[in-house]
Amino acid sequence: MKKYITTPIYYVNDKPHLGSAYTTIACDVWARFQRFSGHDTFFLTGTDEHGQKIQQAAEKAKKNPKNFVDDVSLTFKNMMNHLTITNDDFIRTTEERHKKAAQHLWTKLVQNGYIYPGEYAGWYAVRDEAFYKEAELVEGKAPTGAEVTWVVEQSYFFKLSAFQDKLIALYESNPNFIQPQSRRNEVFSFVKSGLHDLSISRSSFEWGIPLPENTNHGKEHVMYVWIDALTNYLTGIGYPDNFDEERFSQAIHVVGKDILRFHAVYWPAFLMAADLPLPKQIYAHGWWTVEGEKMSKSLGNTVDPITLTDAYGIDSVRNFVLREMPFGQDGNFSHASFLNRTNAELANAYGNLVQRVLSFVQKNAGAKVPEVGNLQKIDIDLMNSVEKIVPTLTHYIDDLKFHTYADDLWKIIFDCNAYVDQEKPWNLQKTDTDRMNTVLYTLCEIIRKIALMTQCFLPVGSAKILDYLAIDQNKRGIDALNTRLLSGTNLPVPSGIYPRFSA
Ligand code: ME8
Repeated sequence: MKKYITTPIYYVNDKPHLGSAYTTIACDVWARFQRFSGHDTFFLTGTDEHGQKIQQAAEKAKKNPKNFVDDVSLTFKNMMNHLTITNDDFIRTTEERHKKAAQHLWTKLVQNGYIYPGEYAGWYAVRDEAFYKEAELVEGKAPTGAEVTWVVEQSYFFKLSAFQDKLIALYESNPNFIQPQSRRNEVFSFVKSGLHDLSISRSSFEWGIPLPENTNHGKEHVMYVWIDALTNYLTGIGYPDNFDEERFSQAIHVVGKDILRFHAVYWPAFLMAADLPLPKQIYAHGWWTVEGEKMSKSLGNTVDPITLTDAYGIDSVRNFVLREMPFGQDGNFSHASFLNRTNAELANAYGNLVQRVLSFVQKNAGAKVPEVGNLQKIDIDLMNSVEKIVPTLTHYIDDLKFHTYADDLWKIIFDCNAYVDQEKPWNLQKTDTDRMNTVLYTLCEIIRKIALMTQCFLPVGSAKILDYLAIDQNKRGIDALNTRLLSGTNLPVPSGIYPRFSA
């Protein structure tokens, strides 16, 4: 079955930070795992480049908007490369293919009778690019804390109110459409409380996709940035001319909880109105604070993922963000907990296991995959432990339970370290080299299996480990779990996998 995962497309008003890296890393783990499992997978990310917020940021930078978005979009592309993100495409909403897709969707909504002209008079928050009702304001601000201004402008409206029952039916018939469950309940009550038609064009500024000419809609209007932005998920897979409907119906849109409403309410309504298939799931993850505070440019506490990976490595950052809290919940980034986790899990547990076993083999077992003698139950159980949990691990990834996925693998890493301590190959070297070889073989074999499974999570260290075990590039997929290491294979000299860092 075709697989499809998307990140939100990031606003180019500012450079990437830990938040944008987080969503991207989570989708990358998912995509890598699906490819590892042999699935035809497409992973889309990109940048959201239109709207008032971007126009204002360009003005502030004293650049014309096109030059401005070109520069900032590049910083996101660079982040993806820097973090070795395996996205299959990087979409920019200023691209011609996207303009065509957004205009096509608009035309379809007009043809189906869901767009009508009117005047919008209400509150608007540029920071959120969102309209708010009077009743939603908290102390004169948007519920997100963003400043709002009163806007009166000519606008086209989308008949969102016509979709209230259909959306409720969707959430009821497909309980997994919005995840996690707590977020689903929030959206459910929002929709049940009544939906108003949505203003979907703006006429007080120009930086956006013009409305299509064939609909005779005003030339002075540009599309509301959210209808433009959401369409990226279609553009990325060929809409309108080569649209892969089958893939779209498998789409998992991973988003921060801040933008769930746009994805779980407006997006399915647009799609239904245009007779298009719906995505499979909208997954809203939690929010990071930094050292206990909201991450913000004005507080000067944004965490730069590039600086962090340069200092501590890609795997450390991936491991921290996905292990620190279950996906879906909020979490806090603190430098101390980042270092603790990196040292405890990567250096002391995983890295140390691999290092102690492979160096021992290198020095005391002829630098080859050891010969295997009579396997005892303890050896076989350990070797089978990864294979046995593969179906469960697969479900964990499918359900974006990255935290639990890693927990289960970590348990096996701890079991392996305990096995080394119990079997003591350094003693066996003096008393029973056959048993020593069997123990070392068992360890190499289980390390290979663990490394196969950690590739999606910890791509850099896992590739090194598989190289040290002389595993061919084409024997690193899920099927390789059903094979065994070949005794006698020459092994290269290993070096450290994960360094320890001091505070
Ligand atoms: O909302 N913690 O773009 P955006 C966790 N362009 N995740 C965070 C975060 C934090 N502190 N800060 C940001 C937009 N994120 C729109 C999306 S999609 C059609 C259009 C992540 O640049 C999180 O995924 O504001 C959030 O949803 C996304 O960045 C918002 O990025």
